[in-house]
Amino acid sequence: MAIISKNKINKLKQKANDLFNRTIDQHITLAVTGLSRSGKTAFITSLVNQLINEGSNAQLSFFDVSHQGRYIAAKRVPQKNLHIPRFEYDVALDALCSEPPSWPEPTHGISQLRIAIRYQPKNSLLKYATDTATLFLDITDYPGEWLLDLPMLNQTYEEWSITTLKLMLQSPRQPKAQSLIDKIDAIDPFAIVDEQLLADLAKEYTELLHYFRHELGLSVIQPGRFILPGELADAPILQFIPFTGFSKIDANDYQNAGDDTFIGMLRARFIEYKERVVRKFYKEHFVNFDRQIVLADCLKPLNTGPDSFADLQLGINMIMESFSYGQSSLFSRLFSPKIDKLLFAATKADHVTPEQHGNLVSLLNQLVYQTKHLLNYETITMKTVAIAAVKTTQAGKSLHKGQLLPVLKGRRASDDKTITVFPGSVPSKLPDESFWQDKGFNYIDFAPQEACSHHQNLPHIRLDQVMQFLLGDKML
Ligand SMILES: Nc1nc2c(ncn2[C@@H]2O[C@H](COP(=O)(O)OP(=O)(O)OP(=O)(O)O)[C@@H](O)[C@H]2O)c(=O)[nH]1
Ligand SMILES: [Mg+2]
Repeated sequence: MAIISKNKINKLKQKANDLFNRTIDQHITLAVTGLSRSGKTAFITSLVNQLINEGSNAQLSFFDVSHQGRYIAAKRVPQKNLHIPRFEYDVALDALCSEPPSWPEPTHGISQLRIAIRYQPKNSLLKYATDTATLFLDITDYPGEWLLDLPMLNQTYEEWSITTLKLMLQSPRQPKAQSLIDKIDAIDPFAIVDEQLLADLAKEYTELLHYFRHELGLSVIQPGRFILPGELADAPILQFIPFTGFSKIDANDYQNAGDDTFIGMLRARFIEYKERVVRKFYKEHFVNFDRQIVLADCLKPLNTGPDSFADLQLGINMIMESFSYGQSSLFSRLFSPKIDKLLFAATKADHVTPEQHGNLVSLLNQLVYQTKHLLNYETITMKTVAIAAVKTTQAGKSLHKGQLLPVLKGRRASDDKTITVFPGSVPSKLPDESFWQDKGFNYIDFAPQEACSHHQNLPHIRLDQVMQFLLGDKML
């Protein structure tokens, strides 16, 4: 009899405990984005690695729950959305931990991963009620290029064509773009459409966008899905181009053109793209994000030149529209967003010596806040930070012509040699003529530093600050 009541009591206790556990379980949907090669895969891999191996050799002093000894453990659990590809954490970590270590392969679309983090709540009332609480963290990786499409939702096909043509006619795009512009100019827009010709022109336009991104280092690539099509590769919805001759055609003829004409089909596909691709992404995914980190590689454009940097500025400007939730903003008129915290991170900070990190953040601030007076971000808490998801260099000082200069030592990716370099200075303001003339920055691709194991933490810079900002307030 005594045993039965003890069991009963235990069960009741368990039930009460479960109830408390349930009520304090927390959930965050964290979205990670940035233009291609900005460092998304490396960031997510390192973040998950730090969370899973917390307590081994982690340097997480700014992550309160860890610093205060309340962090218990984290593990990967099956993701909720089964129709979205899984983020390949093991594959990425295998590359970073291989001998010699290498960077993970580029990725091309959206992916997700879920982790459950157990911790001890700080709040004393809850602490007596339950031993642990769980924070479920859903991480989504998606290309920043997709955000560049948001302004299209507010444009007609004619408006989009005119804006895009204007950009194509400017330096540095014009020399490479001219031949395609000439081909489009030669077409009769009211003739019955030749779908193969349209497919060929769209292919040429896509190749041009790849050239802008990868050869010229430009950021404003539209439509974003053209270079990152995912499952839509070769689908007719991605086979349209800007029409270059709007100034030469009659507005009525354009309005009355049937869908079987060249111009009519372009317009129909543009509308379809906006609805089925752009709007769908915002409706299905974006509106569910609670927190967002936008990664930006500001160093490569600084090294590439003024055109590339100016384009990054324009790209960030366009990306910011997705977080402008003021009454009159395009975004708020179209969707009901719920992101409450937005972090902008300048990635690959291990490419510059530590005393330059302040400048890197100032530069990022200027890029991010340049439009703040025009837009409204009242409902979002924003922060900027300079990080390295995977630190590949060691900072030191070296004597040069009688002067001690800050230097970096690391393994150069191109030839695997360990080198010591003075990377130069990052401007704290948007760079002017003199910066470009002095060519003040020397960017070298470094390979990951040392072999690691799945049970050790990757070396990083300021990921703990990122974790505190994005997760800290949910782990009190
Ligand atoms: N030194 C250094 N290089 C980094 C770091 N993170 C990324 N990189 C470099 O940037 C490249 C791109 O990083 P990824 O993490 O693959 O970038 P991504 O945004 O996922 O790129 P896509 O998948 O192509 O969109 C890597 O191959 C590295 O060369 C970092 O923390 N430090
Ligand atoms: Mg990637």
